[in-house]
Amino acid sequence: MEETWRWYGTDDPVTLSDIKQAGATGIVSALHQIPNGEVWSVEAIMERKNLIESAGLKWSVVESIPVHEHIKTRSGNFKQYIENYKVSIENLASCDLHTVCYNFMPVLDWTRTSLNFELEDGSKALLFDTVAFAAFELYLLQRPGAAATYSEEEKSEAKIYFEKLSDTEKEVLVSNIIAGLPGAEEGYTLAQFQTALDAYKEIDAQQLRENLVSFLKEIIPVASSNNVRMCIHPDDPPYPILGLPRVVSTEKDYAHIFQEVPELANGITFCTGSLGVRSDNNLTQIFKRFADRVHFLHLRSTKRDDKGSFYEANHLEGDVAMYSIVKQVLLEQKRRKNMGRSDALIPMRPDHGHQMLDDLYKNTNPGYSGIGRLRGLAELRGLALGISKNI
Ligand code: DNO
Repeated sequence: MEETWRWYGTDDPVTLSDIKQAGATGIVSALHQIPNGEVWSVEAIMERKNLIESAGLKWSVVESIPVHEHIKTRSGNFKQYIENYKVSIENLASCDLHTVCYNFMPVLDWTRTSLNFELEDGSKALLFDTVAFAAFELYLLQRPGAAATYSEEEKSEAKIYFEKLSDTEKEVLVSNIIAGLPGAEEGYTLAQFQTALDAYKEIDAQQLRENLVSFLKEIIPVASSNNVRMCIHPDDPPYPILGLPRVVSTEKDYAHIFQEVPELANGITFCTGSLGVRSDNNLTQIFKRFADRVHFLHLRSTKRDDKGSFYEANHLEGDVAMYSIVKQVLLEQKRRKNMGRSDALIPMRPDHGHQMLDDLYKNTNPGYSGIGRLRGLAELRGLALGISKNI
């Protein structure tokens, strides 16, 4: 695997030289300063690229070019935004950038209810707690229609939870969910958030799926002819929330997308932590079925309960069968090498990490502390090396 590391740009408290010391060779980065929907110019791309290269690293993966909400809902300026998206892909290719991650989650990118869930060893992890989430939508957002989606028992649990929250805790819960985690380009106030949700009133899963396929039918040919590999990130969490449809959560979802748009440029960001939240997702089976179009890997683990809550576990613990996945990745790389494919080395980043050691006292991007990811990368590197000696 090509060892990569997400870097948010010059504001990231983890510097390029830190990343070099972690042993990663590739950088995963995006031009967060460009508003969603606008073209990424060659100048802006080259500026970031030169910065990365002057630190002796390579910009391996673009994560993400965000998909404008108008494209997801096929409303407003969606036609222009799709044209802009195509130009961004062409511009990236002209700068020799060939792997692009994106997602098609309505309104919110990834979501958590707590950013400092303390684990037994004293480190802190990200948590998605369904009770806290229900408290948010029932009693803080007061989303119309939300009550009908919960059982009496769930509602009363959420109420008890809500009543125990201080004002500050309420604010923190709201901001964790709607103010945007790093990389989630959109941030909302509660009122804006409800308006954004309302845009999906008429859009069910089937419609959203159609909107995704229509988008792919436009951009994948452009990616293919520019030798760019697009890789869609799964929904996180991988089930519907807030009454919104979700269409990239399961093996069946992927099968549909690839049946409709079969080019290999239409690929996957295989995120073990996101997919692993569903007990009915067999990750090894999903990987094997779509292995030839896995263009990017997010390796992390989650520990789930049976109600949809989960926290982020150490990389080699939790519910993700990491040994089995890494073995499949290495086998796939071997297969590609034998075929003479130029993408035989799949970029992988240690996804998220606990806040631990000195990072507990520093300002860190949630999930993106230096030391937690360093631990994850080191463990994954060791696992891969061990497996590679035996296949
Ligand atoms: C969270 C990330 C997501 C991901 C996007 C991909 O840590 O995995 O923000 O980058 O969903 O478009």
